[in-house]
Amino acid sequence: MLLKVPKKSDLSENLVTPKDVYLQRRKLLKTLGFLGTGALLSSPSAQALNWFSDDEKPFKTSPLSFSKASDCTTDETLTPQDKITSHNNFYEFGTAKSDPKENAQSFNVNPWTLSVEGLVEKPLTLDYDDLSKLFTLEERIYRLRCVEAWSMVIPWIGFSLAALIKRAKPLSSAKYVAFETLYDPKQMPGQKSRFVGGGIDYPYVESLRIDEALHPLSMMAVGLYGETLPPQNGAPIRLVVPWKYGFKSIKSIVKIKLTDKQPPTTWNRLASNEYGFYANVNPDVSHPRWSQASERRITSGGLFNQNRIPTLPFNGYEEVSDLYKNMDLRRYF
Ligand SMILES: Nc1nc2c(c(=O)[nH]1)N[C@H]1C(S)=C(S)[C@@H](COP(=O)(O)O)O[C@H]1N2
Ligand SMILES: [Mo]
Repeated sequence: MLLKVPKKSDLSENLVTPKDVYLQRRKLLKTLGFLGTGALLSSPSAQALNWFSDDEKPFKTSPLSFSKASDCTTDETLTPQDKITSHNNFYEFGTAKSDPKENAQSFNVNPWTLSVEGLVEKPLTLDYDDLSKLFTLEERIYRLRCVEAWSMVIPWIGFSLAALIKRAKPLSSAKYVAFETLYDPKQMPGQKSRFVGGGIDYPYVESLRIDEALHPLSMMAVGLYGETLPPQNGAPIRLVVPWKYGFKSIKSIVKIKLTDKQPPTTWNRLASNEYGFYANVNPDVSHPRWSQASERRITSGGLFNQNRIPTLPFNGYEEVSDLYKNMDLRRYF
């Protein structure tokens, strides 16, 4: 995302890249029956074709039981599942939008450990099954607004972050909540190579103020469209904070730590003049290199369907504005 390198920032994110062309080509070869048959694998060119086979064994998601949160429905058109799972930012698996889906299919999420620690009375360690069994799951349809000015409408499944934090009994000295993504360069090519990973220092870290974390809209998601999360969307568990730019919604979390000082956050550390700690969606505060006044809503339209809509303060979740009263949102962007 950040597109700190001017060359990349000049590219519109929906321009056809060589990778898109290659994916189209692969689809065509499949349609014509040239891929996915064993025959080619024994041919002398098998070696050359092996790199086509990385999506042959897709990650297996499974259905979840959940209720529908009555106050989190919408009459907006949902972004189709195939768009949500193929247009991603997850730099641990590469910086192009199609990279995470392509490179994360063999990501191993079970066993998994998520710890809640720091300024708490009762530190917790959750295993893979706990993630979907400890809390009652509900579906919440939220808008997701990326700082790059595209957006989606996503039916997440999960539970309130507050429920998780309260279970650990936070101390009154806890002022911030820090989150950390898995660090595993063997599984995450972007962590192995600075080039693949967009120059980020891993693990990816994020943070919220404690009152933001305890707000009922802040959610831990374990699924979307009725199924467990695919790896490209942050399996097995990720944060979703719908009134903030997408980069706050950190994926594949292994650690949550309550602290008394403001923790560092990945994009802020990389370019503090471009990405603030708060990162509340705000049409009146431009990114230094582009306007945030409108966004491209990704629906079922084709690649060149612009579908431009105005961006709303707090991404339309005005109920959070009390968290920021008396704060200058231009300064604390
Ligand atoms: N660990 C990690 N979390 C991350 C990112 C990332 O690169 N690494 N990208 C962020 C950004 S910029 C966005 S817009 C959202 C995208 O979530 P999605 O791919 O599920 O739509 O994930 C966020 N969480
Ligand atoms: Mo983003």
